[in-house]
Amino acid sequence: MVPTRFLLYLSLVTLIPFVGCGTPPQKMNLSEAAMIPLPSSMKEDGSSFALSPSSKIKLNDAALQNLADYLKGLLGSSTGYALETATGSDLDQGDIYLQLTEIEGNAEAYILEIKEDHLVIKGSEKGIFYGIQTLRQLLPPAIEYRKSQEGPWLVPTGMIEDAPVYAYRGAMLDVARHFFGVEDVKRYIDLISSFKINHLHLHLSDDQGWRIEIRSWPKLATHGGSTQVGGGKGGFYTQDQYTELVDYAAKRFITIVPEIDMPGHTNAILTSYPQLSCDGKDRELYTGIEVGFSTLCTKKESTYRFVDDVIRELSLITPGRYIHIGGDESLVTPLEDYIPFMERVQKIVTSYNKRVMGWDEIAHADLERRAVVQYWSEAENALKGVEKGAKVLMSPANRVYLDMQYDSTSPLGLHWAAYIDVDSAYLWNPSDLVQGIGQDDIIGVEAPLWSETLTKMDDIEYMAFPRLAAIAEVAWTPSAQRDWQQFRQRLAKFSARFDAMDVNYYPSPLIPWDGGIEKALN
Ligand code: TNX
Repeated sequence: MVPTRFLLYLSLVTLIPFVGCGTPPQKMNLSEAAMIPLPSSMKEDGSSFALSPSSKIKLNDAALQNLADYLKGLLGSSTGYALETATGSDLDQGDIYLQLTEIEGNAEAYILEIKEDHLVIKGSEKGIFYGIQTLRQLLPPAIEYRKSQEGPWLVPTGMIEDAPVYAYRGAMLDVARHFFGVEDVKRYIDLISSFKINHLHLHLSDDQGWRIEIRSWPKLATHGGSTQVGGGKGGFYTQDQYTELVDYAAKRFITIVPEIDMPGHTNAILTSYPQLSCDGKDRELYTGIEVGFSTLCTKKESTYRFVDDVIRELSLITPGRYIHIGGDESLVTPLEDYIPFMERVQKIVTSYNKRVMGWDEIAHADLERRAVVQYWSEAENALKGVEKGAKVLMSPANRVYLDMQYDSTSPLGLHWAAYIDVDSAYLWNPSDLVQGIGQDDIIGVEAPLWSETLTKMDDIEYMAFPRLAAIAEVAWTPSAQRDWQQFRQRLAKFSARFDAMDVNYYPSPLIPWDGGIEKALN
């Protein structure tokens, strides 16, 4: 006869793995995790949390359903788990709890508390979104695959309390020199949002192309948008497509900032409507790279009717507060014409309840209340802007222009401002850049990606990554906590994550890359 004690032992041994809910906790150190941007504070406690097939996403407020769906979209395919949503704070083993709550001091703050048996993300909706991005980076890189992978899906335990230094963390995409369609822009939005970027500035017009449907001036898009640098077919967004992008971005807490560049960089306008130039003569579409030869006629009343129509239509489909009016490199507009033009255009923008943003040259004009001067090349202009009461958006070309080559061997990009490898994009501090422009004058940092040499999504990814990760940290993390050597080590671990996301990143020789997804999976 088998002793009952032995039977009891046998049943316990076979049952334990099932009642024990999968993966037992392991020793893990939160401070060794590769997070970018680095959170402003964290405490580790040396153990781990595991997602499990029965993990649920619990909410304290039905308003978080969109975030729960988004989170499930991120984690559901690679884990293969159902990740059902439920309302209530009754937490079971493996649950993720999203808790809508106000954190004092910063509307973008979040708290991520990871315990062995559950984890909690607290904050405003936006804060919770950023907590989700951090959680994503704490999970193994294979979480980024779109098809089901082997776990375990462990997260180091501890507590992160985090908030950004700058409220405006931007990327700009030039869709004028080469046109990029809705799907490409959505992918860019997905990629930049993982680094907690919250604005996407679209450079919608330039000499080579006009990229947004304007119903009152239809030829802008149909004719002005019909080509691009190199003579390809170009393209434009219908207002419905633009709205689709605005909505897609908003779900990722990104605000679209549309730019109509004026009074220079306007050949595509003038070829569509020659009456907007002073000589009224017909012009050809332009597919070269050199600029600085075109200007709207600042003296004609019809020019201002045109600007009013464009800004009105754009304002109606742009929920964000900023309209960018360009203003750079107007080399054939005399300053005495440029200034009154820029002043009138700003008034048009504010008449539609929008705030003005413009390249640093706009500081030559008087500035509307709450205008933002985007510093790209002339410190003197940016300073003048601050003296006139404006705020500054930092885009120093020799640090953050993502179209600059990494080094002299880069197959894509220009190098008029500098060669910019990852160290140069990382090793600067916005409030130390221009004497007289301090943190309070600065709304944030934006990394423009001009597209003269870029024709496809792979090119965008190659120029943006990994530099955009460095710039995102400059904008988010307090400078006293940033350290280049330590950043290199963290970035090194992103090779696997970029591989899993199929990002065509530049493997900078300055980074001790960790071996990619193959190594991570073995
Ligand atoms: C300067 S930056 C420009 C753009 C070019 C870029 C190329 C700025 C406001 N104007 O028109 O595309 O350089 O790097």
